[in-house]
This record gives sequence, C-alpha cells and structure tokens, in this order.
Amino acid sequence: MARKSLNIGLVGCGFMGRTHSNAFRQADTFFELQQKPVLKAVCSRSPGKAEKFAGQWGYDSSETSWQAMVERDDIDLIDIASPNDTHHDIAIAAARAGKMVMCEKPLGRNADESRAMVAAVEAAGVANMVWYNYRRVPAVTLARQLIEEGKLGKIFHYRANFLQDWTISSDLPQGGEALWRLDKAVAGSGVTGDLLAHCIDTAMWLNGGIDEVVGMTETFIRQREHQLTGKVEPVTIDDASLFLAKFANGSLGNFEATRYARGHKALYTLEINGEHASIRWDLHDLHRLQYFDHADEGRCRGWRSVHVTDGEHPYMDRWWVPGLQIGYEHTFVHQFADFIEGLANGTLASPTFSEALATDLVTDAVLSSAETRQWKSITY
Ligand code: SOE
Repeated sequence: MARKSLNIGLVGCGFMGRTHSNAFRQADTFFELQQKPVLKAVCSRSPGKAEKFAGQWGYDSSETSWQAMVERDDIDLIDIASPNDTHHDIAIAAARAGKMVMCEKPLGRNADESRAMVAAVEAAGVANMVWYNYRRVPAVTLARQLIEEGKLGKIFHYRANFLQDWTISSDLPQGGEALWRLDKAVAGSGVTGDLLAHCIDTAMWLNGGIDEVVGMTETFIRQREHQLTGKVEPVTIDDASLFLAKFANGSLGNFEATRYARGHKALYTLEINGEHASIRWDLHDLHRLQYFDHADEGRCRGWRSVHVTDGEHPYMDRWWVPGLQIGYEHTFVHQFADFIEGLANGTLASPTFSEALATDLVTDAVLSSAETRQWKSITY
C-alpha cells in the first residue's frame, strides 16, 4: 500500500537547516517510516541561498517569505531552523494554519515566548516537537534505559558541562548571519539558552524536574563590532554560565557552559552518580558509555567503557554491523524517525513544545538568579 506523504517546508538554510534536511532524507532510507517525508519547500530571506539549498538537498521549491510558505496548501509540516528570534512568530503562524511544527532549540528566546508557542500548538491540536538531538545519541538513550531499570538506584549527583572556545577572540564581530548567537536581541541569551539548554533538557529527561537553581554568568568581552550596523556595540549575552540545581528527586546538580574554554570545540559531558552505579558520557567520544556498577565482583570492579554499537543498543539495529560507529548527524535522524513513529501511534515524540518550555523556565531562572544573586524556584 502506498504510504501517505508528509510534505515538509523548512525555514532556514544554515547549519541546522542542513542537519534537519539530512535527517529527513536518511530517516526514510534507514527506518521504516509510516509516512514518506517529501522535501517540498525551503525558505530563506536571501533568494539565491534558498534556491541553491533546494538544489543541493533536493527540495522541490524555494521561498523567500516564511509567511508565504506557511500559507501553502501543499505543506503539512513547518520545520523551523532559522535564528531564535524567528521561532515564536513562525511557530504560531504555522500552528494557526493547521500545520505540524518542529522547531530547533531553544523553543523561544525566553519562557514567555515559549509559553505562547505551546498555547498555539495546543489550541490548534497540531503535532509538535523541539530538536533536542542529544537525547538520541544511542549511548545517552542507553543511559536513560539503565536509569529507568533502576540500575543506578537512588541518584545523588548530576554533573554536566558544555564547553566551546570559538568566541575568545575580541576581533570576532557580533550579529549577522553566522554570528547571531552573540547578539542577545536575536539569540535571547548566550550560552545559557544555546548550550546549557541542551544539558538541562538531557538532565530533566534522565533525572526528572529541577526545582531550584542558583547561577552565575559572565560576559568576558563587553563590546564587539556589530556586523549589521558596522558600529562597536555592547555585548549583552552571557559568555559563560554556571549553576547549581536541586532536582525534585533530591539529587544535586552542577552545570557549566562556556565559549571560553580554550581547546574545547563542543565538549558536552555528563556524569550521574547513583547509589548502585555511575554513568559518564562525553560528546567527543559519543559512541561510548562509561559505566561503573558497584554490584560487580570486587576484584574486577571498575569503570567499563561500553561501545554502544551493538544491535541490542538503542537505534543501532538500523545502521551498520556491530562495532561500527555512527555520529552526530544520526541523532537528528533518530529524532525525526521517532516523530513519524509518534504520528503513527498517536504519542508525540519527546520533547514536545510543552516539555521544551520546561527547559526555558530553567534557563530563565538561571539568568534571573545570576542577575539578582539569589536562588530561584521553578514552577512548571
Ligand atoms: C553552538 O556553537 C552550537 O552550534 C549550538 O547552537 C548547537 O545547539 C550545539 O549542538 C552545538 O553548538
């Protein structure tokens, strides 16, 4: 029987537009999707760019206005991969037009924007999802399985870092196409919304909700040339952000993100210490899960380095033969395949807009705590 098509309209032709487009193409090859993804249209403000992207990635058409794309009858799903300041308006318009919506993280520039986006998709009753891709690294999904099976027992500590070094030079301008992440008006915040958001999303998925936080942020370079105005302007994003957290299950969290950790390009690490076992994971070695089980026989007890490439590991039966690795791009493929599966079985793939709002509530609380130098409670 012919499968139903799912016509996709992508907004944004940057780094994330590429990761999502690759996922749409690969998922249909490696997974048995119940619906056939069709790359219908891609949209970018610059006409040449959208056209070129459409040719390269196999989209049927290109647009220069997201409003026009949202109104098209031949599009079922709007995927938002454009800068953060566009997420709110596009998602709400898409939901009102009855389209399914997928959105790159963070959902909004702040929790107020995200709340309105949640309200829009829920009022329209349309499927929705936010691309927090690191949950779908097989080793991270395996960590979740082990925790759910009770292998760690009571959890005491959760530790996460996301370290980069690409903004250290004071000559680096802010704003514009490639550097909008440095412009608070566009990004919403600096590393808190960009990098800690990933750590928080994974943390709450693995270890449950966060009740309270106390944070500290710093902007190391306070003025940069703005690419759009050509003027030297204040920098108002957080370059580094650290916070302590208390989880609802009583465990303590310790989080850090910075773009000033010389030598680290995208080092996302997490560690969880439980009563019976501990887990450690590192994005630079993403196919391995480090696991320490206190139940092991004493003389051989130690950290195991599990190579998460066997058919019995999450998602791995879809790829190559045991022992052969997959990488960063596959996390998006897994997330999209889960989204389609969710449409078929009536359970939306996680995180939905509403689940991703929880992350924005935590990032807002961290920023507000850093500003006021006070602990902040989070009400979901
Ligand atoms: C920032 O450099 C960035 O590209 C983030 O925006 C992504 O979400 C992260 O996965 C990698 O780093």
